[in-house]
Amino acid sequence: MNAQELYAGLLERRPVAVAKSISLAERGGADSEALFNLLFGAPFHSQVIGVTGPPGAGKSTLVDRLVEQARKTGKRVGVLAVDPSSPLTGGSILGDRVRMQRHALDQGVFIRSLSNRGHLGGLSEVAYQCIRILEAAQFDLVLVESIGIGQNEIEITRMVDTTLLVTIPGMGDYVQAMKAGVMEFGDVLAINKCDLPGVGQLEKLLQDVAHDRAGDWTPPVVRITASVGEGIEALMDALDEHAQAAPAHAVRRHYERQLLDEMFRRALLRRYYEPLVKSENYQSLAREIIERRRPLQELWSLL
Ligand SMILES: Nc1nc2c(ncn2[C@@H]2O[C@H](COP(=O)(O)OP(=O)(O)OP(=O)(O)O)[C@@H](O)[C@H]2O)c(=O)[nH]1
Ligand SMILES: [Mg+2]
Repeated sequence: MNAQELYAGLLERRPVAVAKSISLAERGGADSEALFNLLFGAPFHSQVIGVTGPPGAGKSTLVDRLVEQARKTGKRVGVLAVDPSSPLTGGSILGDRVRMQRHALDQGVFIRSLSNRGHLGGLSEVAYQCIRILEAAQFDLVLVESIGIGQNEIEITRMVDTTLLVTIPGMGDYVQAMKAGVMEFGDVLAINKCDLPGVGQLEKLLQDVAHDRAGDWTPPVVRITASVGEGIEALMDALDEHAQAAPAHAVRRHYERQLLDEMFRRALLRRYYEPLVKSENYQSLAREIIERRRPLQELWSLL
């Protein structure tokens, strides 16, 4: 299927088109770009939620519960698991598959782990392209689980409408260390594993951090126990409330603007810079300048 056919398939919500489009996005290349050009024109449709937090916090368990909750209200749900560390062998991805496999036969649910198989813009750009793929196929809710802490996690928060930060009791030190980060990027703060001791202490800490945050939105702190599905409804309400309070897709619009600039920069490089630098003209002039046979000024005459 070419880009045009894939796009038509997406608009018809065909699962095969979704799967093939995502594989194409991972591979990158000219067809992938052609598809993205088409995808860019599709209107915003999905509520996109990024689920972040340290390894083992229960993100996948929670995502599974959120899928279950959303299906009760008839929403179609797409799940993307972004794992920058392990392209193929990742144990956590395998774990995610097992955990979420009860939704495998549900036509209203699409689950996929993402890797970067040579895409120019890196994994985060693959992730955004995949969000757009699911959006074109009119999934109402898109959940993006990002594994690992650090740059990649923060990257993901830039391309979703709402960021859900998952913490667990005993993580006080992590929260202290991440204070600046938590203040910047959690729109909703969940405390998972509330069956374990130490919840009150963490809750107090998170509430303090949330109240210190600048801006109109104070991130709510919600207690959950994902393993038994406790607190999921209240959490979903908090996520919906954030989606309604924030200007529509403002975060994603801002990300898209930066993405456009970056794509334009790459196109310029490809079209003008690369041929020029490879030209015999440039190569010989550069050589002679280095050998001090010509002045550097002559280089600028090539512009
Ligand atoms: N006690 C308790 N354990 C939980 C709860 N939620 C999840 N777990 C367990 O925590 C472990 C990690 O859960 P995952 O859902 O894989 O965590 P994750 O954050 O997706 O992990 P990575 O993807 O590897 O970063 C599993 O053994 C879960 O069964 C909970 O509410 N209480
Ligand atoms: Mg996981």
